[in-house]
Amino acid sequence: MFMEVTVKQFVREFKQQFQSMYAYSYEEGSNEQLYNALGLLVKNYISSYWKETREKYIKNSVKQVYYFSMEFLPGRQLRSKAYNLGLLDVIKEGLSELDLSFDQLAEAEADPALGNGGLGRLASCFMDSLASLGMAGNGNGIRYQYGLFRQKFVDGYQVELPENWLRYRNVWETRNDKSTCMVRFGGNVWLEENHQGHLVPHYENTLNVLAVPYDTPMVGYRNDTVNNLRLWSAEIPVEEEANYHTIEETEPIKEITQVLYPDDSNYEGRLLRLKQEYFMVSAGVQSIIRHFRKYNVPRKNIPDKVAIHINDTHPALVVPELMRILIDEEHLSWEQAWEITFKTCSYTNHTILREALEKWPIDMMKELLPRIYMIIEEINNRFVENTMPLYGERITWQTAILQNGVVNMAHLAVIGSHSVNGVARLHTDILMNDVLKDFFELYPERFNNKTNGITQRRWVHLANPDLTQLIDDKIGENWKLTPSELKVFKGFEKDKKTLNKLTDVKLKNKKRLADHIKEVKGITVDPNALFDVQIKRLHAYKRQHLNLLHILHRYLEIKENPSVDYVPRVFIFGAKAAPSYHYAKQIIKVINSLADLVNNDPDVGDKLKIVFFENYGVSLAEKIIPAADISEQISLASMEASGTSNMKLMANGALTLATLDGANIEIRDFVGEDNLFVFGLSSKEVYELKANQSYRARELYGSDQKLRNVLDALTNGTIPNLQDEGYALFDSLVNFNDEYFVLKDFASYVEAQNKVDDLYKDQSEWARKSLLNIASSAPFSADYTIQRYADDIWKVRSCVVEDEGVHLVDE
Ligand code: CR6
Repeated sequence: MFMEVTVKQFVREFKQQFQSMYAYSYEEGSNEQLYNALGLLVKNYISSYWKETREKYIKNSVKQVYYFSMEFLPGRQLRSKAYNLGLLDVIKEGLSELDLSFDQLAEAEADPALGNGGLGRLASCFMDSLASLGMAGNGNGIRYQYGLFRQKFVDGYQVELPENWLRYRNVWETRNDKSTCMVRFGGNVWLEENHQGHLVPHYENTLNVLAVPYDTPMVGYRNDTVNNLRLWSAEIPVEEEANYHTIEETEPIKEITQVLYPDDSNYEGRLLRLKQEYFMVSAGVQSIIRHFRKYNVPRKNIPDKVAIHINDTHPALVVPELMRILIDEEHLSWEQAWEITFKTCSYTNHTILREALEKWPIDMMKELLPRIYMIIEEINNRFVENTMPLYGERITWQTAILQNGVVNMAHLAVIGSHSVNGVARLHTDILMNDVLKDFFELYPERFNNKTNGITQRRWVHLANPDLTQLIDDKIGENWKLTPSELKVFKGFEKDKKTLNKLTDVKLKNKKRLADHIKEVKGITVDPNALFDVQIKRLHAYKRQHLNLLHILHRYLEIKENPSVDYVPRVFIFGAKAAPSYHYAKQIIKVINSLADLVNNDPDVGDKLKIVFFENYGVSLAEKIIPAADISEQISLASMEASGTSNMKLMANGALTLATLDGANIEIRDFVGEDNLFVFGLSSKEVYELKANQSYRARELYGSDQKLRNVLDALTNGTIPNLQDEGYALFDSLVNFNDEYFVLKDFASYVEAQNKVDDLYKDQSEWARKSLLNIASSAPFSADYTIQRYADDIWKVRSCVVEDEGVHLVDE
C-alpha cells in the first residue's frame, strides 16, 4: 500500500497549504482556491514517489515505453489521483471536519479537453494502466493552451467557444526548464563532410523554437509507482528574444501549441498541424535520447531500453526524426540507425476512414522540414529498391511512402515499425484484408490485434461507487486488483436480493442524473423511465441520425395512437461536431428541434423525452454512464474501429444495442448473444453491398411505409423551427443514396428497439442481464490491454514487487 497520512495530519497540512498560497484562512477561500490548495498538497504527497520511481528506473536500467500521442484526455485528476494513492477517504474525512465538501472542490477542477474523443481518452486510460501495472510508461504530447472547443447550443445550433482550461492554473503540472529542447523548422540545409569523414548537415535561416516540457505525475493504483506524462509547449528561445520586435512576429511560434485541432477521425491538411506534429515528435525523441544516455549502454542497445509507440499516424515523423538524430548527431551509419529505429518503433492504426489517413504534400514537407524530407526520401528509395524485385511494381507503388506528390504517413509508420496493430479484432482483420492488405503481404509478422480497454478505476470504482460497493459486498474486493475476478459476480444472476439491489443502485444513479438534467437543461424526466444513451462524437458513420429516425418514428406512432404501449424512455445524447462538419451540425440541430417538439407535447408525456447535453466530455460521461440502461452502439458495421464508450457502459450495467462493429463483437462474445441486442448489416454484407453497388435507398423509401412517414416528417413541417436541416438529411438519405446504410438498417433497428421495451417490462430479467454484463466486462480492463502491448510489442515488464498493486491472472 501507498501513502500513510492521518486525518489529523491532512487537516493540519491542508490549512497550512492554503494559508501559504493565499495568506488568509481557508474559511474565506473560494472553491477554486480550495481546490488549488488541495491539489498542490496532493501533488506534494506524490512528489517523493515520483522521484523514487524515476530513480528506480534509471538505477535498474529499466526499459521505458514512450507513448507518443497528439491527444490525451485525462479528465479531472484530483479524485483519481487521491484514489490511486489510497488517500481519498482520509481527504474526504479531513475536509468534512473543516465543513468542506470534497465533491464541491473536485468540481472546481478544469477538465483538460486535450483530445477529441476515443483516441485521446484511450491514451489516458493507458497511462493509468501503465502506472498501475508498475511499468515504466511515459506519455509524450502537446500542452495545448486551448483544448477542444466548449460547445453551446443557441436555438438548437452548435456554437463553439474557446476552452481556456489553464485560466486558473494547472496544479498537476511541473514546468521543467532543465529539460528544454530546440526544434528547427524551414530554412536551408546541406550536407558537408567533417574532419572524421562524417556527412553532417548545416542549417541556415531556420526558425528555432524552444520546446518546454510540462510534466504531470501519473499515479499507479496503490503500488508506489508514479510515471510521467510530458506535454510540450512552444516558446521563443531566450537567446533569440531580441530578434522579435513585435507581438505579431512572435505569433508563428506561440501558435504551434495554442489550439487542438477539433476534428475527430479526420485529416487536417494544414501547415500548422504538420508543425505541431513535428514539434511534439522532435522534442520527444530528443529528450528520449538524452535520457537514454543516463543508462550508459551502447547506442545499439536503444531498442532494449526504449520503446516508442506511434498513436495513429500523427506522430509518424518519429521514424525520420530518430533516424536524423542517430545519423546526424550520433554519427551512426544508415544501416545501424535503421536497425535501431525499426526495432524501437511500433504503430497503432485507429481508423479505416479514408478521410482520416494523413497524406502531406511533398512540397509542404520539403519546405517546412527539409532535413526530415531528405531522410523520408531515402527511406522510400531503399524501400522501393528492396521491394520491387521481390513483389513487383504494383505492390511496390501501392505501398510506397511517396506517392503522387504526397507523403503517405500510414505507409511511413508501417515501414518504420516492427509492429502494426488495430484496436479490435474486426478492425485488425479489415486492416489486414483491405486497408493495409499489401503491407500484410509484405510483412505478415508485423500485424497483430490489441483490442482497446478502459480503466475500471475511473469508470467504475469512482464513477459508480454504489455499484462498486455492491460488488465488494458480494464477492469481496479482489476484483479491484484482479479484474478477472469480476466473473465471480455471475454467481449472483439468480439471487433476487442482489438483483433488487442492482436495480436500486441503477435507480439511484438515474435519480442523480435526472437532477442534473433538471439543473442544466430544465427538463423533468422520470427516473423510472428507460435511459437510452448515445455518447460519442457526432459523425455520419456513427449514425446518430438512425437514432433520431427511430425517435421520430415513436413520436409519430404516439401521435397516431396515444395509447400505444411504449415503455417510457429518455433518449440521452452527448456529442460534439467538428466545427467544419456541416452535416453533423445539421443532425444536431434536427435532434434539438425534435427535442423541443417532443418534450413539450402533452400527448407524449413521459413516453418520450430527449435530452441533448451540451459540451460532452469526460466529466459529463462520468455522470451519464452509471445511469444508462441502454448503450447505443449503432455505427455502420466495419466503420467504428473499436469504440470504448461501449465498454464503459457495459461495465456499468447498461445493455448494449449494437451492430456487429468494432469491439461490439467481442462484447457479444463475452456476455453471450442473449444478453445484448444485435441488429443490422454485418461487415461482410456491407462490403458486398458496396462492391456490387446494388443498394438503392430510394427504393426503400418507396416501399416501406413506416420509413416514408418518418423521412417525410423531416421536411413536411412536423419538426418546428428548422431551416434546411431536415431537407439536408432527407437528401443525403434518399437522394444521395445513404452512404452509411441508415435506411437499410432502419427496420431491424426498430425491431431491436421493440425487444428492448419488452425486456424492460420484466425488471428482474433486465437486472439479471445487466448483472451478467457487469460480470463479463473484465476482459475490457485496459490493464489487460496494456499487458498484451507490453508482452507482445514493447517487451517491458512490471517493476513492482509481487505483493503490491494490480495482479493480472487469467482474463
Ligand atoms: N475516433 C476510433 O474511431 C476507437 C478510438 C480509440 C478512434 C474509435 O473506434 O475506439 O479511435 N479513431 O482506438 C481515431 O481517432 C482515428 C476515435 O476515437
